[in-house]
Amino acid sequence: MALDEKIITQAIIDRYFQKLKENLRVDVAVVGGGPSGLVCAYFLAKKGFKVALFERKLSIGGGMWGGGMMFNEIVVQEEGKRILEEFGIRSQPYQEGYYTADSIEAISTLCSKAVRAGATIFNLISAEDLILRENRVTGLVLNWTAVEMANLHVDPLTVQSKFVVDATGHATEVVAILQRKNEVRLHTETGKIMGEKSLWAEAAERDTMLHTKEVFPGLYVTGMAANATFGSYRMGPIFGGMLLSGEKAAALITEELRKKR
Ligand code: 48F
Repeated sequence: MALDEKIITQAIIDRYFQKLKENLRVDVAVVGGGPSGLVCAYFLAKKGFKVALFERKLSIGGGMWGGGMMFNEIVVQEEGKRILEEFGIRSQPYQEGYYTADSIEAISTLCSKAVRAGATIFNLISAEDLILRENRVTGLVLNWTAVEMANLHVDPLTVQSKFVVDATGHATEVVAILQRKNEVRLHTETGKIMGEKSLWAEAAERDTMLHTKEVFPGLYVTGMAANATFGSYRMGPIFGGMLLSGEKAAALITEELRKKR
């Protein structure tokens, strides 16, 4: 049978729009496909919730691919190793309490397992705003990254969600947009984004867990976005906190979604 270019094109368009239409209203919309966002999406999808993850870049994975300074290995501590095991990511003990994993195996597996668990990942799409309803975040305002990069005047489209997760890393973009555009008080000490501090691995890893929470009705923060929102340290290329934070955000949202059922 001769291949027909029209059918190839039609297949892609039909399937993509089917996927997009199925995700116009979701339980959880995650912004950012780094380690924390992927782990969060995986655990929620595994529980049977409808999850869509939007990633600005062509590739999923955020800051994990490059390990530390482009040496593509990551370090996790004892607690983080449990999440690697959940995903079937191999690790090696280095010294007591320290394990290493190949960053390529780690991020590609997180991505694959999140998709296989049922999360839908959309790459090349950026969250440029939020939907607000009576002091609650109820969805995302999305546009093509290419539109954003070319600075074109093109109106966005929207996705409604019961919860939004800001997993945008150091930039804490979603919370920043909420703060910039609306007179809101965040659930932080100052009512505002407190900003990320310099590097302190031990404190940062502990704080990531502490700060993984709802920062405004309907909006959760996970990963580095949690630390940046609540004024804690960065941790460098140790990733246990990112993985555990994604798991914690998923658990907190699961509890809330179950109340809504
Ligand atoms: O930065 P990133 O990997 O976030 P994370 O999950 O993990 C942080 C670590 O990689 C590392 C660290 C810990 O060791 O300090 O930096 O907290 O992934 C964030 C992703 O969000 C995307 C961005 O392209 C990246 O892949 N992103 C950021 N803003 C937007 C976005 C946006 N507005 N819309 C869509 N995607």
